[in-house]
Order: sequence, then C-alpha cells, then structure tokens
Amino acid sequence: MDGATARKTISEVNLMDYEEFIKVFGNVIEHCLLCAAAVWRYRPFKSVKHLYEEICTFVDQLPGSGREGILRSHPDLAGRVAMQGQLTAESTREQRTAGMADLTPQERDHLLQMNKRYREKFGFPFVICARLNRKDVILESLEVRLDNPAEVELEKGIAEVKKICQLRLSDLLESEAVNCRL
Ligand code: 2AL
Repeated sequence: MDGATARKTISEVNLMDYEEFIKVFGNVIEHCLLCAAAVWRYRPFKSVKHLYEEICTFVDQLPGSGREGILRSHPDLAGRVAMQGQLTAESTREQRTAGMADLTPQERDHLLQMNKRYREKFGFPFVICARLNRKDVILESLEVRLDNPAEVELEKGIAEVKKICQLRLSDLLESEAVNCRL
C-alpha cells in the first residue's frame, strides 16, 4: 500500500470494525491472519506500541508448533514463490529492498542451496527481516545460523518475524514509534 497517504492513526484503528481491521492488519505477520484476529479483543489500543505488543504476546504464547507454523508461513528469500511472482505485496517489497531481485545466478544458487540445507535441518524456513539487511549480510547470517540448535533458531526466526511485523505496522500507521522489543 502507499503508506504516505493512507496511514492510520491509532484512534482510526480503534474505530475500525473487525472486517476492516483484518483487511488492514491481516498480513502484518505473513499469511497469519489469526494473529490480527486474536488481538482484536484488546481494543481500544492505547498506542501503536500497544497493538504491536499484543501481537508479540500472542505469538509468544503459542506452543512451539504454532511458532514453527508462523515461520513456515514465510516464503523463502528468492525462492520458488518469489521466482513465480507469487509473493505478497509486502514480501515483494521487502525482498526487493534486500537486493533479492538483483542476485547474480551464483549468489542465487548459493542461497537456494543454503535455504534447502536450513529447511532440511530445522523443518522450517530461514527467516530474516529483509528490510534491515542486505544480500551479503543475509548470506552470512544464513551460514552462521545453520550451525545453531533448533530451539535457538526458532527463537531467532520469531524475533525476525517481529521485526518484519514492526516495519509493516509502521507502514500502515502514523509515525508514532513502534520501537520496542527489537
Ligand atoms: C522474508 C520475507 O518475505 N520478507 C522478509 O523480510 N523476510 N522471508 C524470509 N524467509 O525471511
């Protein structure tokens, strides 16, 4: 969306009916509309930070299987879904910002192989906040994180999901800082 003209204030958010709320916030966690649906009950939100923290709390309270499910809802960086042009608008923009559209064929092959190894080891995809990283850093992080135990990667992946969520909320809402728990 074009945030510059359409950003909402928290007061406007509090006036939204459920359907509108879901339409606006349903993808702040990729393909996990449930996260927005779950926090609806905490209106009125005192601030953008409050909304963000309720989403984080919901995510943190999920069992490990639920948090793994959230990671599995994310598309691989420069993966099949991206190649087929099937990413959500948000992911398309994020992956482009990180330079995923400009990988050399060698870089792309390397990333695909590392993503495959990561998925085989952990059973969920490598997730990183693409807008806060560039391709070299992403490739480096992937190599380093491949050596971690699964429980560490579950935590790291979810921390990245929260950063993605924070930036997506910032795109949708008036500029009040959401800077918490990063
Ligand atoms: C993504 C994505 O689609 N956007 C982002 O920031 N990270 N995917 C991923 N596997 O890390």
